[in-house]
Amino acid sequence: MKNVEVCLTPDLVKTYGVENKIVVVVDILRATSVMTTALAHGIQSITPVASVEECQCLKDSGYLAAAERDGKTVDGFDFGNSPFTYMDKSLAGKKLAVTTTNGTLAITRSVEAEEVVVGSFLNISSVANYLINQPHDVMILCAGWKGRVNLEDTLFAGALIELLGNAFDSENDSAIAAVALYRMAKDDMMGFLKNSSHAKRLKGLSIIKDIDFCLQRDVYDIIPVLKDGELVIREKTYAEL
Ligand code: 3SL
Repeated sequence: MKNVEVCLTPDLVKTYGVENKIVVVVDILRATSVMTTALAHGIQSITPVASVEECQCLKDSGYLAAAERDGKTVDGFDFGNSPFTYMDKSLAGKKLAVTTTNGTLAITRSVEAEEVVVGSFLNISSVANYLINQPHDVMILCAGWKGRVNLEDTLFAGALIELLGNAFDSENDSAIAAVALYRMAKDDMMGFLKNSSHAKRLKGLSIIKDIDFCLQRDVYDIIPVLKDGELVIREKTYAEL
C-alpha cells in the first residue's frame, strides 16, 4: 500500500526525506495558488528560486520576474505574488522567475524527490486523481511561514488526504492532525482562518480578495510539475487523453 505523510514545515524536510516520493508542495497563501493560476492562464514556465539575487539574475537575462518578501513586492521587481496579476493575456507564453518568502524555498528543498508537484485548493482534485494513479508514496510539504507551521497549508493537506481516500495508508501523526483540522474547518474555511497569522498579515496589506480567491476549489484542472528546474503543466499521457 502507498503511504502519504505530511511535513508541516520545510525545516523538517530532512527528517522525512524526499527520495522516491512525490512531493506536493503547498503554499495556499499564496505562492502555489499563484503558480497554478499563472500556468493556467498561459505563462509558459515558472522558475522557482530561493533568493532575490537569483531572481534578479534571471530578470537580467530576460525573464519576467516576481519577488515577494513578507507579503510585499520587492523593490525593483515588476511582479509580486497576487494571483490576479497573472490573468493578463499579454503575459501568456512568457517565462517567469519567482522567489517568495516560503513557497519557493519549499520547492527548492524538494528537488531530490521522485517528482515535485504544486498543489493548491484551485487544483486539488486534479492533483488527488494524479496521485491516486501513480505508484509512489507521497509527501505533502507545507511551506508554512519562516519555519513555522501555518493553518492554511495544513488544511490543504487534510483536504487532499481526504480525497486520496483508500488509495493511501498513513502512519503519520501530522497527517492525522491535518485531516482532523480540515474536518473542523471545511464548512467555513474563511471563518476558520480569520485569526490565522498569515490571513492577518495579508489583511493588513489589504489583500483579502487574494485570500478569497485562493480558498476556491477546483477552478483549474492543471497539474504543475517541476521539470529541469522549471514548473510546467504536466502533459497528459496518450492513455489519459
Ligand atoms: O511565503 C510565500 O511564499 C508567499 O506566498 C507569502 S505571501 O502570500 O505572498 O505573503
